[in-house]
Amino acid sequence: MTARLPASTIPDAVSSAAGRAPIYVTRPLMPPLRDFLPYLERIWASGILTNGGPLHAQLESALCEYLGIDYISLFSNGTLALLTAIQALRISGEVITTPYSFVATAHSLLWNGIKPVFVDIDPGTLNMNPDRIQAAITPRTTAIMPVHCYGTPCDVERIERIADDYGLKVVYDAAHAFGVRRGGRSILRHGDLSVLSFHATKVFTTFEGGAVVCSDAKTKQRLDRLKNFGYVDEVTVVAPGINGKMNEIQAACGLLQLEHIDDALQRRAEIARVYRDRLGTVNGIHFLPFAVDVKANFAYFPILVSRPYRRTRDELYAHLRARGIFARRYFYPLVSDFPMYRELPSADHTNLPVATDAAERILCLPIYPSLSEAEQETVIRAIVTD
Ligand code: T4K
Repeated sequence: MTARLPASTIPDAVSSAAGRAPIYVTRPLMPPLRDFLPYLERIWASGILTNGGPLHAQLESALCEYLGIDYISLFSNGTLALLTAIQALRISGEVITTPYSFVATAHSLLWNGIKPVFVDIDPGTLNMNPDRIQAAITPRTTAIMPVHCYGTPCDVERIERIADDYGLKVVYDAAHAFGVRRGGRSILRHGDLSVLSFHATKVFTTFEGGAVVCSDAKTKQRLDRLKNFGYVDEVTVVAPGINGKMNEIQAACGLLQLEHIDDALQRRAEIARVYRDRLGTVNGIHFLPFAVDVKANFAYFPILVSRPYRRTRDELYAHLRARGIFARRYFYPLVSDFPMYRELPSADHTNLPVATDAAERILCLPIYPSLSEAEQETVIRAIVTD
């Protein structure tokens, strides 16, 4: 009998029926390889590979400057950053969160023995609806974990007012929100902590990677300890910390990305503008509204598909796939529909009508710096005319 191996989620060129390279939902920013080599030479010469090396330190200060934040602690991936952020604030009991996200958001709660309580989202932003938070608070609630989904800022003022009133912590899952600003200020400066992902599918990548952003030196120190097993010094361990450290090759990758990030964000903005211009008149294709005071990062280009567009979302998804265009249904199914969550009372669809509807209609179109004009034209034509 042949064992069934877990398949990669990345379709390869052979599966593309279009006779040309597949067009993925995203592709990493890949600076010239020759510019990476000097970093590798430094690592080889020093023999320092991880545990808070010089490139790690250099990337932390470069990111604080670029993002306009006070403190950052780098991690080996965004999920461990989320897990550790929760631990750093000693969050327990129940945490109010959104079902409309990548599964890592809620998983980070389960890994900490915390019960997620799902609340519905706002139809305009697809982020947590602050109107729904108060009714979900119980004596066991200790925190709110909203997500800046697709990099769209949450209603941070209202969320934080509720948190202040009830004495709750706020940890933003900002995995999508690298470089996003509102009113000229980094969105990462809100809440108690914000967590970034630098995965290969993200705007800024270190292959795998992530970070926790905070506003004081003491919290930064606690995060640094928790990601290093809880070590304070050679003989002192103060908490059951994990190994969440970013290594020197990842940090080097980040430093090189920073040299190219502004051009990459500009190209993403241009691609988004073309989609808006060309798809804006297609009946039944809707975009999320743009906030004028937001500097967006165009990490994703989500559309919502409904009548009178001639295909359902799933028909459009399949139609594009048949043409080698791998748009993705981020975020379908809802996190609350997965087996480890669906028995929770808050996971009931009657509690989550907006999220349930969005998950049925959402499709994220290809957007990444190296997407060519011709490739984007192929995507647009497949949606509009084919
Ligand atoms: N919170 C939120 C809100 C998140 O969205 C995420 C991650 C996290 C937390 C957790 O952060 P990390 O622990 O991952 O740092 C992807 C990513 O794996 C995941 O990082 C991301 N969110 C999620 C939204 O998407 P998949 O399974 O859809 O990725 P995959 O492998 O199908 O890749 C999508 C496309 O990207 C491929 O078709 C081609 C392209 N690609 C992908 C990889 C991995 C490349 O061109 N090169 C690559 O190396 O989950």
